[in-house]
Amino acid sequence: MEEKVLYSAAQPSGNLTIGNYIGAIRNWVNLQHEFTCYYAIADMHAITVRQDPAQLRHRTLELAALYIACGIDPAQCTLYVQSNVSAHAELAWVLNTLTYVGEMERMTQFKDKSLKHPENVNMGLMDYPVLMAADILLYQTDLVPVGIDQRQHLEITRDIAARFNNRYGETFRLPEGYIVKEGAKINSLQDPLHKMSKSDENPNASVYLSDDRDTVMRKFKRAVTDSDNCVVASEEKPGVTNLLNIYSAFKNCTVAEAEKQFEGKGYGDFKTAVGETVADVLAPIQAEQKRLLADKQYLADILKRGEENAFRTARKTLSKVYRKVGFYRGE
Ligand code: ATP
Ligand code: LTN
Repeated sequence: MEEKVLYSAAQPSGNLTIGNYIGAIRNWVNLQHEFTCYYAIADMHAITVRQDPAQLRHRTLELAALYIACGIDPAQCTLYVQSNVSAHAELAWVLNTLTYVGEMERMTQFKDKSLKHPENVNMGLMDYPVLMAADILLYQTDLVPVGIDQRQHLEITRDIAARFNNRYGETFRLPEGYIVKEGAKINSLQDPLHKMSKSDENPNASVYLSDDRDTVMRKFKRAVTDSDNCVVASEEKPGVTNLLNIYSAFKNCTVAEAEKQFEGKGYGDFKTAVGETVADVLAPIQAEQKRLLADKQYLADILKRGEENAFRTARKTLSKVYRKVGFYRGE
């Protein structure tokens, strides 16, 4: 039987947070041996928000190194940069003609980002989910591991694929989301009702994968909690619940087990333990990323190989699409 296909991506739009790690990349690592995996660096998505060009280029390479440092094996997976494979933009154009403006306007991420950048509500921002659908559908993907914030984009991907198949005949496989319950949403340390985001303006709200031990400890110490000093998860205690989620995700235990461990202990001890646990996981990843970034040629070779691999598969789907919609391809 043919191996199932798994696809995911992250944007090189800032320093990755522990939310990206737990909600996405760690699962990619765990799944890489069971599936044919494509892991992209979504630079075309990143420019829907203003990026400094030199920084974007640098962050792209940093992200490639980070994927590998987190445990993604480039010999097992196709690791590549989205803009290097032109089929993404080309398929997105065709899919645009099957997507309604109204449904894009209703996307939560579009609404959030429009509020955040009212001076730059560009067409790309609105079209973001269509490009994401193109990413996924080009590879005839079965499974898409993402954090819960991306669920709506996966639903629209399936809708668009089904619409295309209905109109032009069976072309795309309909992908399923893979959203693990634990860690699907890590929240901000300063505003625990909202998602931790790499583009948050308050640096204390997010723990970055690049933060050193002292910074990690300080951020957890300052994390917003409540005043009852009792380490249990509940809806009325979003700050403590978030810290328990983070702790259990990094310790690979359940929230109940974590609660038990901190029975009778106060927030001070708890926050120190969360900080140490996270810092212990981050240290070897940081060291490995640094080592990889020292060898730019090695990274360039991996991304080139990834691009060639991705191009081969993507082109097959795109040719089929062009044929089905009636584009002239010569006699
Ligand atoms: P930004 O906030 O800059 O728009 P982002 O932090 O959401 O970006 P992406 O690169 O768009 O990051 O997402 C990469 C992956 O990380 C996605 O699968 C997303 O669902 C997941 N992810 C992002 N933030 C979190 C979080 N706080 N908790 C769990 N998963 C997350
Ligand atoms: N929008 C995504 C990043 C992304 C993605 C994808 C994820 C771009 N293309 C394809 C999964 C599949 C996000 O996670 N914020």
